[in-house]
Amino acid sequence: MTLPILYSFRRCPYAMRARLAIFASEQQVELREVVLRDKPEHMIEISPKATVPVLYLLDGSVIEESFEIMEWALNLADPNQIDPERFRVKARVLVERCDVEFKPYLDRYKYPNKFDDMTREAAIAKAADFINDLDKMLENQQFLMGHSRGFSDIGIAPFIRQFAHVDRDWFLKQPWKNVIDWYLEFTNWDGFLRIMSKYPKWTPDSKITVFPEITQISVTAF
Ligand SMILES: N[C@@H](CCC(=O)N[C@@H](CS)C(=O)NCC(=O)O)C(=O)O
Repeated sequence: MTLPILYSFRRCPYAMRARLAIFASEQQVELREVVLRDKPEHMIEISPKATVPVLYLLDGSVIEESFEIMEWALNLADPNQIDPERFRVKARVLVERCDVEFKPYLDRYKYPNKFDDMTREAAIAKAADFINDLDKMLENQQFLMGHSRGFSDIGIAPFIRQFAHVDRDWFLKQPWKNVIDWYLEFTNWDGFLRIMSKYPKWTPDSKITVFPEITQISVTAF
């Protein structure tokens, strides 16, 4: 093993933020694409909670939270300055709010049959509280912490995208103009398109997939 191994799932927003941070920090990993209903034995062995993403480092240590994988990558290098010291605390508080105050309602909106603790309308209203806060933050700036893409943008946008895609026509008609513009910019951004490359399901016989591919590094504006 010469590279850290990232167990990832293309469509998972947590895995997206981990891949985005690895991409932004210009690190490389071996990517192993997971199918959630058939997780690799090695992944479960190193991380029994068995959620993606999981990062297996060369020294045998394991990082099994997306937020911590972002920090691992950006602590190693931040050539695109997406995690400047002055926004570090504020950006982390916002990403944590996304996970705690938004994601549960996103799940209840997206999968209403899986939950019976609130109506879909109530879940939308709760999710809208967070979206409205983002909308205010984006009033006079293109990104959440200012005029360039940062930790909180890559940490949160995959979740807003998931929310938007439940019913995209409805989402685009909501009074969140700034968030809509921000979401559209993110989904059209070259960096996002690159971390969404498709890979076949990994098996122990698969060839090594290096992520990101070398040609993808240093060519994307942040
Ligand atoms: N707190 C974890 C959450 C990760 C998570 O829940 N990932 C989902 C996929 S989006 C998962 O692996 N679920 C397990 C499953 O569906 O079996 C993180 O931030 O990495």
